[in-house]
Amino acid sequence: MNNSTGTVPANSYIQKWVKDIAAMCQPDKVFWCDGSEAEREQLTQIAVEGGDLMPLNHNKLPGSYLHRSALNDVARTENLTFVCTDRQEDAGPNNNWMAPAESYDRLAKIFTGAMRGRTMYVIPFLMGPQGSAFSKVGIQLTDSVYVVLNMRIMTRMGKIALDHLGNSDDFTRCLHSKADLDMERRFICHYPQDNTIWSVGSGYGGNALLAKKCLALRIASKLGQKEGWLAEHMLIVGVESPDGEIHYICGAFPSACGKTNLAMLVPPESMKGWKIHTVGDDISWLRVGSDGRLWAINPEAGFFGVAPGTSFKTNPNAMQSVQKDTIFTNVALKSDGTVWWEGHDDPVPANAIDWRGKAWDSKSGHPAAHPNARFTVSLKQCPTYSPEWEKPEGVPISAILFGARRNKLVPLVYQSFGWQHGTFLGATLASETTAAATGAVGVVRRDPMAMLPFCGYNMGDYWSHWLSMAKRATHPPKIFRVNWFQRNDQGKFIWPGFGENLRVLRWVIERSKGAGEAEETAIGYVPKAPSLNGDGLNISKSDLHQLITVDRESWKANLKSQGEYFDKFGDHLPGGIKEEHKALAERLKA
Ligand code: GTP
Ligand code: SPV
Ligand code: MN
Repeated sequence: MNNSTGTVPANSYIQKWVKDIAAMCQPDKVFWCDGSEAEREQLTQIAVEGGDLMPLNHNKLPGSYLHRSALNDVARTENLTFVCTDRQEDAGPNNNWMAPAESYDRLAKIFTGAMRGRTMYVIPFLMGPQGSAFSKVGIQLTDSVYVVLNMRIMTRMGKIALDHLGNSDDFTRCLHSKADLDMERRFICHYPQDNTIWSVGSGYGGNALLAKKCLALRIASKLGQKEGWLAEHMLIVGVESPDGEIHYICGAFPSACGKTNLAMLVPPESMKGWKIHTVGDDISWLRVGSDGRLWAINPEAGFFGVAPGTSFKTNPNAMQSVQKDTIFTNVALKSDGTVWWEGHDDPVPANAIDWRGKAWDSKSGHPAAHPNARFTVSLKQCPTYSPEWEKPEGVPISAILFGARRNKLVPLVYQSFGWQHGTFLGATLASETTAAATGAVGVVRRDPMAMLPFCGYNMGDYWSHWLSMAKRATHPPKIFRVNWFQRNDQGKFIWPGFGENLRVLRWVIERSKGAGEAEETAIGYVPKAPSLNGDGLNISKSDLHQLITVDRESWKANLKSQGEYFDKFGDHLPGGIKEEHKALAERLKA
């Protein structure tokens, strides 16, 4: 290819595809990434010169940069995200759908000439440990150097991916262009039958870092259905008790509902001797091991975490992770060249530059950082980073948590009666919406398994797939529902959350081992107040009681909306889910 920089890979499938795409997008240059340190420096310089990154104070935050996005490009745009299959039914009522031919045609018009005057970067990346049966390769083409630098942190990028791939054609073809960042010409399209993703018109993380939600969840969930495994919106954390036993827990919570925080929590004063091992904060791929347990890997290599609310009080490990070599997106800039956001430990700055690049003070009447401002940082910078992340076989999972934001109704924690009921708890997950996606915030919506925006096929078939896992996993993890977000009548959170969530994990682990005290209720096993051990918590007996109370009347009222939601899936709704819905209604009546 004329005017190309870097080493062209020997893989002829990559060569041909890049050539075809270059002919459509017409970039001035093609840049083949190798993932080296020298390349990172070169790309960073390009990003700074082009205004994509602004250097921060390198005495205080070495190697760190600020990126400000376009004003209309700050979160995932679910309404512009499509699954393109021949039959609409295969995408399901949970996805926006377009026929593949129509969608390729519409997007090709936008991609044609979109990279004129720009460089097209070729990014080979590996999701999962090298040589692991779990791992998948993708190649992303993009005209955004910000995307390249983020992908470098978030994935195993460059030579390692090409080595894993060899001469194979088995890679996800990921095409991305910022184009003109026009919302009217923004589409994030997935073609599961072609193992292809086309995304245009956005530079935002979940829309543009195609390894993440697009590949590792939407495309991978469909591959998982075909190949017998699960791709989930889950953290992975190892919890070590004082006697040295480690239990790994996966947790599915919707966007901005606490996965990053739980994955790296700091044990409270009252739980000396407990240790946390962080394996992943957003995505898990789970397979049945030869021992009949579920084993999980984190396919990613970094965190793309929510900044607002993050502080040395709430999440010290995240704060320590972002002291160097971090890309901050849409945070506020202080006069000393450091960063700030709402909930940061530093006092509210007298004046700052807000995420839009405008002068800001506390009287400005809007937040200084965007509520969905993010940091991108390598997993290895987390003080609780677990080397198990490298294990090709992953880690064995003892428990799965489904969690969400619910200010009432849902207790702090309860346990399902078994795998089928646990799948039902996941299927009935609902949460108050957050700033991670565009649209209203704080509205309760159904978000099964925290996968509503990420399941790449019909959610009814996905539930069947979940149910079928139990046939192969003879020792499946126990399944729990958690809710850190109940509020009192003054609107304040009742549960202190963060590090104190370890009290809940302790009960979860006891129960997973078949021990621990619980009360059987209509919705599942609920802890008895003493087994949560409220010692040292600034929380009244009656509040503690409220946290674990099951309000039967409210649950009865909830049954109807569950049923209405399930009805949308028609014939695709599995019998096991119907059974559980009926059984719950009967238990609530009894
Ligand atoms: P995504 O990256 O969007 O998938 O989100 P996430 O699930 O990793 O969410 P994260 O841990 O970043 O938390 C989002 C917000 O919830 C932050 O502002 C946190 O401070 C807040 N949060 C996390 N855990 C707790 C908790 O236990 N209690 C309360 N009250 N807030 C929490
Ligand atoms: C989420 O929204 O769930 C995220 C951030 O983890 S993004 O990768 O942008 O989707
Ligand atoms: Mn997420």
